[in-house]
Amino acid sequence: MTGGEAMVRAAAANGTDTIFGLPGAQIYPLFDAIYTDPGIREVISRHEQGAGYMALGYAQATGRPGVFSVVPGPGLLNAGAALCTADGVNVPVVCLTGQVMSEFLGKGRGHLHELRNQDGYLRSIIKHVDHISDPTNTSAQVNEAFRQAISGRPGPASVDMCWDTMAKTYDVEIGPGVDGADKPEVDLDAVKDAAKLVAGAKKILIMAGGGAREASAEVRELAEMLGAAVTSFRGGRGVVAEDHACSTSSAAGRLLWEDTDLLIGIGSRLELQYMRWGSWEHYVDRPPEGGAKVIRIDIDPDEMTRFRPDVGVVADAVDGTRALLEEIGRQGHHPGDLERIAAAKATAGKNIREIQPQMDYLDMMRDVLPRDGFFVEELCQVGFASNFGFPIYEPRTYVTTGYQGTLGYGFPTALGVKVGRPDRAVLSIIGDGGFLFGMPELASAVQQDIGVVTVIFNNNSYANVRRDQQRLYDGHVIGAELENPDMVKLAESFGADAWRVDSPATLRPVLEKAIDNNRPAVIDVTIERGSETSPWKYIVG
Ligand SMILES: Cc1ncc(C[n+]2csc(CCOP(=O)(O)OP(=O)(O)O)c2C)c(N)n1
Repeated sequence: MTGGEAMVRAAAANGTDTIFGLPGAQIYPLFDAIYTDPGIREVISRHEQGAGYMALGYAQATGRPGVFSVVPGPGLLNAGAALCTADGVNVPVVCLTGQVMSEFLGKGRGHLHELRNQDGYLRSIIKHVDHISDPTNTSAQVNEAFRQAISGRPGPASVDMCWDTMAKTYDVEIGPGVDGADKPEVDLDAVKDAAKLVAGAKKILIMAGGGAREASAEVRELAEMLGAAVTSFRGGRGVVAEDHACSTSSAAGRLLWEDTDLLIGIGSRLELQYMRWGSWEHYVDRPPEGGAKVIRIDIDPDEMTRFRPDVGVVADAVDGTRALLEEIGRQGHHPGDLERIAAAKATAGKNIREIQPQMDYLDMMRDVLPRDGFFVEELCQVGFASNFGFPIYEPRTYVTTGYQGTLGYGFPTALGVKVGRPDRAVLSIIGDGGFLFGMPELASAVQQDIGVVTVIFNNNSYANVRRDQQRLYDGHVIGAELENPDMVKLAESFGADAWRVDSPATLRPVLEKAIDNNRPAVIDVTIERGSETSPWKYIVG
């Protein structure tokens, strides 16, 4: 088989059923291998950023690695924001790409798509980078990329092969793919120490991060056992359904944090507690003396030195939480206080209603989107408010850009979510600024019938930037006011369904219809420039 075929077969051995991408000379053999493989669906993007974001969305929605293929050099650079975002949100993505002809590798002669140091560029943003020089090793090297992508703190990996190597034919054997992620042994002494802290605590807050996505049952059981509150910010939303008595929005979590005496972080960097809440005073290395005691359960041992807890349990979230539950069963705990949690939920629920018009739109969309539907947030005024104001009921269904804050990721990522979970409703909410970053993917959506419903909150501005500039720079607004195309005509010209509305009441029936139609749809919501309440007090405050 050709080197390209070997790469595709090795990916297939790892369960790949879809490859997102955009073809070009160096990766022709790989695309031809996809063409001839009935088990793999090719989903085409109109820009390499789209391919990367779609792979990210697919992985986020399914829990399985998202695979994409783009040309090296500029194609790979175009996908860079998606790769660093996948790294930031710990989502497994595997990039299959090319390289210059092998005789030109590292020569700097200026061969097609040559970068000064492609390997170095990739290493600076993703977890694992590999080059296949001997195609007979393809199976092992592609397996290693998948193993890296799913093991420890999941993240992106890439494998490349030179143009000529990918095109030539070799005797290659493709073995079985990796069978699951590597997991560390749980340190039971650390778990005993953690349970000791639990036994002495009365007001416990559990912070579920993206690393707890697979540990819903365990985190819920822990919260129920302790009568403790569980909160989350972005990646861990829905680990415990937000209508559960123990589960709170981050706005309610903020109120409870005031007198929390023990924080249990599960698969979380604890960004809210120590980089945002209370002040801009950051706690970089460790929690402050005299504050809540801190237990961290995290699969990444480096996390325990980056931000030192009182007790660190290096473990997969499922195994670590399960071990802690068992040990608490032996050591005991104080009763929890569900009324205290309910009171915080009620107060926060009332307080956040001041964020208008975002909250009225969010309430209505929550009402319309099915409980298991995906909500793809974005860096816009409604997106920020959704961090605390849009209850989530299942893990993975709040799709987020995480700490990278990658404007424009939302729409193409939502397409990947829908490809991964075609059975579910997928709602992308986005600003007019962010939408135009990925707008060409409307063509991909229509051509491949990917039924994402996109709601553009159109305030003809980069509202956040505009507000910051007005507040911090004597009202000087620069580069933040936009003149936009007619989004409805634009979307229609691509063949998508499109509507324009101007209130939650007029949005409701249109959104219902669009979700029901299950076709690519764009709803342009007219918002007066500068009219939104700043959502920041419930994120930083
Ligand atoms: C890749 C990237 N570029 C720039 C920014 C800076 N940025 C953050 S929010 C924002 C404005 C977003 O505007 P829009 O999408 O229209 O949403 P709005 O805030 O107006 O609702 C910008 C430019 C960013 N976060 N990411």
